[in-house]
Amino acid sequence: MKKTILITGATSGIGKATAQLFAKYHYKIIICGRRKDRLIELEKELSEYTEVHSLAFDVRDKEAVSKSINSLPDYFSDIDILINNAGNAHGLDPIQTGDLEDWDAMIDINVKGLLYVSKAVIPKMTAKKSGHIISIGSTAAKEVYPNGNVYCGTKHAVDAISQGMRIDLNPFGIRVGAIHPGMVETEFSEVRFKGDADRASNVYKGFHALQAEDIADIIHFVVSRPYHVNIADLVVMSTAQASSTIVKRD
Ligand code: NDP
Ligand code: 8X3
Repeated sequence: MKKTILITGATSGIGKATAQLFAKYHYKIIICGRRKDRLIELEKELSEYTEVHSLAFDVRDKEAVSKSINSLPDYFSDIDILINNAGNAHGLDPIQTGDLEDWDAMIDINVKGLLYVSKAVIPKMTAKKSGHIISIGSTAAKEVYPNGNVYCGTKHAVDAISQGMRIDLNPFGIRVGAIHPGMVETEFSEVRFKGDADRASNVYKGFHALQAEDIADIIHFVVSRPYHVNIADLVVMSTAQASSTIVKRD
């Protein structure tokens, strides 16, 4: 029987590449994001391979999250795999000059949004005593770098919440893990730098950065292990990156 995967943040970057890969493996796919035009386009593209359903919601809106996930058509309602991927950094400023709106956005999206989505998905997993939840953390979940303050805080929270979920969901036989990438060349830096394309592209200049497809491939590897194998925590960086601040550039 086909498995169903729900991917948040599927309109771009890692989430989109993951949806594209899992479509080729014929999973039933639920793609989520705020940008409806992108969801429509992606649904059309993936429908050539498999059944796809789009959910447009802002993960900050707990009512919308719960309503959307609880009103999935029967065919998609039995979610086997949740990929908690939606998230971004907003700004890169020292704590003393950080922007409150940026802090709210990161905490509300990366932490609270992840919890709202998980809360809506978990009851059916506990009822059937199976499921797999993978959250996308970051190397920023494992170390703190200059001006990363609040973003790193949210990703440390993702790491801790993922560990907590694994403990609490252990009696139900649910697999829980987190994947922590280093720098991946997506729209991430454009969002962080509020559309400043030059500043964003400089982040990935002079070295071979991870690509969204690399992370999608790892997510598929993690999901496709035999059910008794749970990859609990995985850190991945490009070969050129040794830590958040050490990158070998040409
Ligand atoms: P992108 O900016 O390319 O994608 C972010 C995705 O998150 C988009 O699909 C966006 O969809 C969705 N999203 C953002 N805010 C919201 C919201 N409020 N409600 C619903 N969806 C939202 O970045 P990445 O693909 O790189 O990022 C994906 C994840 O990977 C994030 O959690 C990020 O922190 C993490 N990560 C990224 C790294 C990198 O270097 N790129 C490294 C380590 C981790 P839409 O705008 O349509 O809502
Ligand atoms: C994204 C990677 O180094 O920009 O989580 O924080 S980094």
